[in-house]
Amino acid sequence: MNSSSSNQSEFDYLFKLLLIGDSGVGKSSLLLSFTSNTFEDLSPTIGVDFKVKIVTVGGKKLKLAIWDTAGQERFRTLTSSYYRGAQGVIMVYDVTRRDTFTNLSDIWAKEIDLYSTNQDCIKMLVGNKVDKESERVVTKKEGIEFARKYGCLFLECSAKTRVNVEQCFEELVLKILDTPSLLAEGSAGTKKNIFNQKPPQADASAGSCC
Ligand SMILES: Nc1nc2c(ncn2[C@@H]2O[C@H](COP(=O)(O)OP(=O)(O)O)[C@@H](O)[C@H]2O)c(=O)[nH]1
Ligand SMILES: [Mg+2]
Repeated sequence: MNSSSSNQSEFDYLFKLLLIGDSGVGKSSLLLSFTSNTFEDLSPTIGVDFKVKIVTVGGKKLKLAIWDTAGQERFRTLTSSYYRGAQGVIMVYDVTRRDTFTNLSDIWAKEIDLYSTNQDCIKMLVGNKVDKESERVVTKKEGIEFARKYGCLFLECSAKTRVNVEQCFEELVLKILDTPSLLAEGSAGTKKNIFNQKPPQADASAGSCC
């Protein structure tokens, strides 16, 4: 019926991870680089709901459902369902465009706080396009300071050369595995919910009718 129902026994945990950040920073490229080991010059409008990748990290077999936007971030119209149930969020900026860095604190970090349903959701700040070193305007130090202030992990990477791409996902997932409250959410009982993305209506209506 859905992509999670057929092979639930083949992994220990299912995690929902999100990619957010301004249009053009390289979210879709990072996802493609991670899931298919290739880099293509993508049309800026390309996007998917999510891609799935099975990885083994810390001795656990994990099914990662990684959500990407379909370009709607340009209009700042990501909905709460995009964020719902995520155990990890990757906040991406382009090291050659300062506005994409400042928008993370001005806009995207606020959206995470507003919509995130997991209080302990792990955040990872990612400065992408380090292959364009000569065009860099955001320093590594600034990234480190942002990450310290917002309590997130931090890495610089390039979807083009694939430097640090796997590490971005791996470090995020290792931290999730280290956070017991997130493991409860990603374990057997709630696997389907992550894919179905249904709001918890059953509970809400039962509570409000009497
Ligand atoms: N040089 C370079 N270009 C990149 C990198 N990542 C993405 N791009 C390019 O930046 C543009 C926007 O990338 P895209 O993945 O569509 O960004 P999105 O809008 O955040 O999904 C595309 O032309 C990509 O080819 C990178 O690491 N290095
Ligand atoms: Mg995209």
